[in-house]
Amino acid sequence: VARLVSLVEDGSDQLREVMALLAPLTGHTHVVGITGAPGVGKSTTTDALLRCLRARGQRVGVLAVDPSSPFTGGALLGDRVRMQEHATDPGVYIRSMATRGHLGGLAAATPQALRVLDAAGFDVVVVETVGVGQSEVEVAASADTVVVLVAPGMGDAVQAAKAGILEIGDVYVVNKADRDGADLAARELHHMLGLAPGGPTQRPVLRTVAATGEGVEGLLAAIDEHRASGLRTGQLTARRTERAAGEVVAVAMAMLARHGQGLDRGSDLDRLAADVAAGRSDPYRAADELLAGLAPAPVSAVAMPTVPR
Ligand SMILES: Nc1nc2c(ncn2[C@@H]2O[C@H](COP(=O)(O)OP(=O)(O)OP(=O)(O)O)[C@@H](O)[C@H]2O)c(=O)[nH]1
Ligand SMILES: [Mg+2]
Repeated sequence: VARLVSLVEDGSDQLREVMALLAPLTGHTHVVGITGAPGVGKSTTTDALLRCLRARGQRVGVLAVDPSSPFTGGALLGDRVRMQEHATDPGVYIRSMATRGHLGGLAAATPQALRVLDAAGFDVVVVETVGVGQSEVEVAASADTVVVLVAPGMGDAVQAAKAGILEIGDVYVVNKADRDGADLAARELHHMLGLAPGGPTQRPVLRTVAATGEGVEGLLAAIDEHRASGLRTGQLTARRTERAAGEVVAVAMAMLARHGQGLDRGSDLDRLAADVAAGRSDPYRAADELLAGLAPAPVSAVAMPTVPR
């Protein structure tokens, strides 16, 4: 699993083969996104959820998505230390993920890493992302169940609204409920949710003290309930299809970008560019022709290894 996730991080060419082989094994993991401002308690909550899920005998993966921000360096180190107690548990896999060479960035790499964990048979995968930055918010929003965390005394609901994470939640949590201002934070959150597009919401607002585990069983129950209702209504399939659409587009864009890098010499581009410069064509028509000329590699050209079973 670790080596496959590394291939994803590096945007390896081998992914083409790997993903083809993994595809039939996927579709069983429930992906829980946990997002919120820095320091709100995402890792502590993840850790507490892990304990509950393990107590139920479920296998759990954790992907801590690193937006390569200098702020997270220490926190990620902290996460590893905090989650140490799970380090020897074979039912748990924890990974901080970067997107070193991945052309599609976070948006393409995270769902592919999720595919790896899905195929490996994890029942639940928790994706922790900081709720700042557009691609982090997109990553969080594409989970099967999105948990948005706020904490008292940080003007957090307002911050969350500004960052665009207020609309994406399925379950809301006021963490650090042991601190002053938890009531205010919950009221503020209800108020902001009422104002958010879609009007008054049925989405639950819970309270937790992740540091002690208080309320975390309730959070898990809310996640279970969201999953169950998603299965009933077809929402879960719709969301997974939406996530797949994002993946397909990200991979296609990455392929185009890669083709683009090879376009500068000795390709149709020289001829098309000459036509545009001379007024015989225009950039849109030329781009259409260029794309039409980028026929995908025939399937037979993709080496499919035979895997001993
Ligand atoms: N009082 C109190 N402190 C908490 C609670 N949950 C987490 N903390 C503390 O808040 C700090 C930040 O917690 P993290 O879990 O690292 O927060 P995070 O959201 O993962 O942080 P980043 O990954 O850096 O964005 C730590 O010192 C935790 O011990 C809580 O329920 N109550
Ligand atoms: Mg964290």
